[in-house]
Amino acid sequence: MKKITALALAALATTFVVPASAQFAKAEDAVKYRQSAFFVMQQNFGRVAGMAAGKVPFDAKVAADSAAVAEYVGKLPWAAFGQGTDKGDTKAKAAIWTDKATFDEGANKMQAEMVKLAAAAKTGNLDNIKVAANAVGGTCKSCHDDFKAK
Ligand code: ASC
Repeated sequence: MKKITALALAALATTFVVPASAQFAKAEDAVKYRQSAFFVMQQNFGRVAGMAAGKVPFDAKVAADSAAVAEYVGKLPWAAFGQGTDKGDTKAKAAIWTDKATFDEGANKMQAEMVKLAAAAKTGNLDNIKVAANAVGGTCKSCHDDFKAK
């Protein structure tokens, strides 16, 4: 019985693991890919957040363009958290894989708030941008608290 369960689990693991990791030639490519996506997202989000915080002069066109890029690029990192990509040059905590449901929930929340930010930036209303940027920032922080090592 135990042996059958182990075999079934192994078969199941193979089913799920192969497609995710097959998107990248090496685990380190997946790590680099997600870090690159987060970096580009943060650069664009940070520009809008800076305007929202009054640290950077407000430019509606730059805000709208940056928020749109952040929204799009924010969809990318998640495919690069496959099994076996928890090692190497990464601050990703093991909890990403042991509590994947919570991690995915946070990832989805961030993307949902990013959609709202892009919509707010499109209208050019700085007050709406402030509210939406704060909401996005909150999702960044809560995920980092739980899933990113210092
Ligand atoms: C950013 C960034 C984060 C979040 C966070 C908001 O621009 O890099 O991690 O906002 O600081 O609290």
